[in-house]
Amino acid sequence: MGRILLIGGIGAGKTSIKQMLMNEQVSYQKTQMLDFSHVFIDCPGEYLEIPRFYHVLIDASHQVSEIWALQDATKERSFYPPKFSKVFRKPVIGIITKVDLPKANIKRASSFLNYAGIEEPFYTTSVMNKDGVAPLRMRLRELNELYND
Ligand SMILES: Nc1nc2c(ncn2[C@@H]2O[C@H](COP(=O)(O)OP(=O)(O)OP(=O)(O)O)[C@@H](O)[C@H]2O)c(=O)[nH]1
Ligand SMILES: [Mg+2]
Repeated sequence: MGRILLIGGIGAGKTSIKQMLMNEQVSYQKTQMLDFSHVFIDCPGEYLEIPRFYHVLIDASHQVSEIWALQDATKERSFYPPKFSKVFRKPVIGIITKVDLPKANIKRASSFLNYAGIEEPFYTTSVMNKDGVAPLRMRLRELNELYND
């Protein structure tokens, strides 16, 4: 199963990245509950921001082959507890979003992902100007070939 779990705070850009990679129109819609598709499991940012929901993320991780952990480049804080990535028994890939915005700070976002125990290199993306989308598409394709679906 080459499925991916998207995690990150509220508004980090999980649903937007999913829409873009699925070639859907990128339009804002708050995620209210776990959302399963063939390729992605998308979830509300609350599941990362509110610790009593962590177990939902951990349960969902059993149904995927890897986890994409998003960090909004414009945010001055992060919701990842130290070494959070280590609670998953799947690879965790770091993705820095919204790099098109003037307030984006890739260095700060990288340090938040490092703090969460995620190893570099990180993907940097923008759904506005399609920055960094090609490498993610490539990763998706490789996962699908690996898991043959
Ligand atoms: N400028 C810019 N805005 C972005 C980018 N990615 C997402 N956004 C905007 O950020 C807002 C939140 O994006 P979502 O994709 O809904 O975020 P989410 O992580 O799914 O949020 P929840 O469902 O609430 O957890 C939307 O208004 C998006 O248009 C980006 O790369 N650049
Ligand atoms: Mg969403």
